[in-house]
Amino acid sequence: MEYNFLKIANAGAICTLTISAPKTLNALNSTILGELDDFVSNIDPSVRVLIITGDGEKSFVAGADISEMAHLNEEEGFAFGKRGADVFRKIETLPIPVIAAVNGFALGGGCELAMACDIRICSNNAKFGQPEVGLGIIPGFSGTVRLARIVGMGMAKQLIYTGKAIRADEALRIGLVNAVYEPAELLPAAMQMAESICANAPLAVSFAKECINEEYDMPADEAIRYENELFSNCFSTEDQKAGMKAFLEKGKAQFQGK
Ligand code: CO8
Repeated sequence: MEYNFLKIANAGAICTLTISAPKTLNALNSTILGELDDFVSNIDPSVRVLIITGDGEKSFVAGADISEMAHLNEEEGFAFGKRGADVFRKIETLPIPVIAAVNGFALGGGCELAMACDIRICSNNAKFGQPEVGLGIIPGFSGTVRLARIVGMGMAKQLIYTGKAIRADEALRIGLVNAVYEPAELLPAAMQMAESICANAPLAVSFAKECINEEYDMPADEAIRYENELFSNCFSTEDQKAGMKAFLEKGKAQFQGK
């Protein structure tokens, strides 16, 4: 599929996906959601870390496209919300880590997209918020689900009920992002983090992601069994043999992802 709103750049096993709709500050319309869905559904298996960012210096994603939503009826609203929620869930459950490099506004659906990623870092001009109630809707791309899980119920309720945006330093303080950078340093920092991840065993990283995601809602005993299962699976991989052999021989493992 040819993309009109996505720019894809590969550097070795790291892929950077840039959402590009400059006229609307990268707001997500149905076409962009369709392109995102196609991209994540067909992601090249050689990619080991995905970085998602927004085009320009001002905005990551300024939300879902309000001009498209303005005329939706209830049935269409359901379909639009489901479309976004489904693609964000695909991103969340990709077998590789996804880093959101938030380079400006991350409002509404933009904040929700960042929250579907495994790790969020941002530039010091970033702004996060869920302004939906000011438009007569609620966060509809799973913001009510993920925000409370990331920042806790009390802060999530405050952000969603007030609709007020917060700056990068506050996002850092409440744990919505892991680190804040000068704008020019953001993508290099994302790349450096991606490279550190790529130096590790791909299957182990993937199992770790699956464990953290899947175990979150399980009772402790079930979660511990789940981890034990995937831990034991590691011992059937070549990477476990290579990693431990390299350590014992004081060398560096070349992981094959097998
Ligand atoms: N949708 C459509 N167009 C947008 C959006 C958007 N979310 N955000 C910005 N734009 C457009 C503006 O209309 C403007 O277009 P034009 O030049 O034609 O007037 C252009 O982008 C530039 O924007 P501004 O001139 O407003 O730029 P400012 O720097 O003055 O302000 C802001 C930047 C603060 C980001 C401002 O544009 C703004 O408040 N945007 C809307 C933010 C927002 O409310 N986002 C949440 C939308 S709701 C949502 O995301 C719900 C997700 C779940 C959906 C579930 C569906 C059922």
